[in-house]
Amino acid sequence: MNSRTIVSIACVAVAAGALGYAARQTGQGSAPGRENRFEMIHAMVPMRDGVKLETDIYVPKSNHAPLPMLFVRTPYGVRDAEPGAKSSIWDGLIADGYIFVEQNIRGRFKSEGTFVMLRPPRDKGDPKSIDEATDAYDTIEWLLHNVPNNNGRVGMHGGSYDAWTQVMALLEPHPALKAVNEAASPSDMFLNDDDHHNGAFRFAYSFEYVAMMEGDKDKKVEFQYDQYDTYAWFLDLGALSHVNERYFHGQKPSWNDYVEHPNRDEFWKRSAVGTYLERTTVPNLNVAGLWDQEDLVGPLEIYSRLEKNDASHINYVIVGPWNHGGWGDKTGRKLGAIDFGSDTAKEYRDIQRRWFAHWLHDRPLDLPEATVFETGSNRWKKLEAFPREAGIAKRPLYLHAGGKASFDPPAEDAAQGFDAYVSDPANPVPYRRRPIGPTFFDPEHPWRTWLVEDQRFVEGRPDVLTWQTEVLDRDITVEGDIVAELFASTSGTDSDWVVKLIDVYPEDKSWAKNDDAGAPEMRGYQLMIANDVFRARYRNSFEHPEPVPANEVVKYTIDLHPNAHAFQRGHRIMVQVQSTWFPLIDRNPQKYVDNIYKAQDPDFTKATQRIYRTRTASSSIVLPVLE
Ligand code: PG9
Repeated sequence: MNSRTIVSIACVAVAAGALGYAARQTGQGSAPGRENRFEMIHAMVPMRDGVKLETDIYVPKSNHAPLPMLFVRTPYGVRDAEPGAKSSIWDGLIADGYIFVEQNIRGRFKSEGTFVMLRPPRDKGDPKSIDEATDAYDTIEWLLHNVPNNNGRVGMHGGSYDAWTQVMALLEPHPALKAVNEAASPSDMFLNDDDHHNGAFRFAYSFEYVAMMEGDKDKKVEFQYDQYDTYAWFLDLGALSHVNERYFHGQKPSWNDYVEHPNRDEFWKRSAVGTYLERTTVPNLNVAGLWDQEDLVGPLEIYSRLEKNDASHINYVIVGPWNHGGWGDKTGRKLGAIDFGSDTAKEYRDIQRRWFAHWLHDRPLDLPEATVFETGSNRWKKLEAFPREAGIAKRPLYLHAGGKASFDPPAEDAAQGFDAYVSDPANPVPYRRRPIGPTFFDPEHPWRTWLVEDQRFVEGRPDVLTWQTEVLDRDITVEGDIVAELFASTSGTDSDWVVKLIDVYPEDKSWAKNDDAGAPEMRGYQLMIANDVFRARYRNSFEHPEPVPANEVVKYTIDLHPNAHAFQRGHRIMVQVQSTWFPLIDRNPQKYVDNIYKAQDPDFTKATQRIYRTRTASSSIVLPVLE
């Protein structure tokens, strides 16, 4: 060990903040008597270009055999306590014996260099180039030679940004990297994940995230709203162009990138990590949460891309009933009001424990290709593929007159076969019940559960259209990709289409099968199962947007993503369509402008929207129904 570069210290004073705890499994509450099980080594680890990265290494005091290392790379600040000191969720891994390593990536906290948000992969033709892959590589190389009593094997784990750093490490993996456990990594920030969905900008989230991460390298910065209800705050702000004028003043690189790259140009393509994954070379346990409010699609996309070239069968996926980071919750029994009947996060962690024990300690592993939690019926399924084709029928659920939905196609020919609403950017539909507190720093963290909020709060709004089935006389179980096919027109020249698939709980308690459904407030509960937004200008190309022809019927295919849910007998299936979802999504001016980030307040106009339900323009949600 090189004593000049490694310095033992008692503790590291860095903030473990709101987002980090969600994504990085630090768990809840403190647990006295759990400390001092590790010797903590604080190191500044040199990279190939001389930049040194702040790294904490926890070596178990009780173990004298050589151990593997479990490594996390994060922008959120290495934790301020040893693994397991604050939570029991680490107990399984600790018992199996690992050296735990945590590192702040470039430019964050005491790590040297410059922080670049989701730094794109390097140009390998340039021998001086660096990226998160080379930083992971260089660190592993250093750890192997400098950490006492390691057994030469490394695993990487962590969620979200900390998962993305693992996916980056896969681009140039160190031979000692024997397994990764990517949980909710983003894959494409324009199409799927944190920043945009189908080109529509995730406004409140991205605004706060940029303020948090590009404010001060030594901490996470809380943006100070001067009112609690951010719905009102963002509405008062007006057009996106006011953000730089009033708050960021051109000082936040990521915000400037949003403004300068409004379409999916080379900038977005270069950082879409999923597109680089050509081969599966390192065993990967991908983890996705069905109600992940930040990165549901990323891990599923990463899994399926790797799966195409997984000759050695080392790529696996687990899909659970979780929000962003929910796999690291203490039990995972409930999410908001929804009760899953068992401790799903603990069940996952048992698999995670066996995963690393297999690859790093040579213990046996019996794991199906896909482990998927089917919500509604609340059961884990062991599958050979997810999504799979065998045994699944694609059944369109059609929209009909009178707010009805059914599996029978509409017979109507009439030009009047549509439902209409006026979408007014001055009065957008809130995405969750107001008041809508800050995304990350609200002490109650409603952001973490908004996807399971009861959708009855929008009932009665004239700009939210609703269709629903009769009460189901048998279970309808979906497993796989859910896709909306919308035939729609707008009186404007651009528009957003938001589609939501909802499970309506029975009013009659005697139907209730699950533990949650018996509670009085769950009668008639409207639980969103799948959803997404599509920005109409991108209907033909995400690179080259085009105005929408006003008042013409256009078909939109909107992916609502893979799912596994049983709509139970006694429930109804509901579909909703709306054109605003604020301030989750910025307001579309509804009049085509070249760059929405530079739009001015007068550009925002009302539009009359029509959703068609005729024989030739039969809007539907195509459900992958288990046969
Ligand atoms: N969803 C967060 C994130 C990941 C990657 C980039 C930007 C944000 C996170 O929880 O880390």
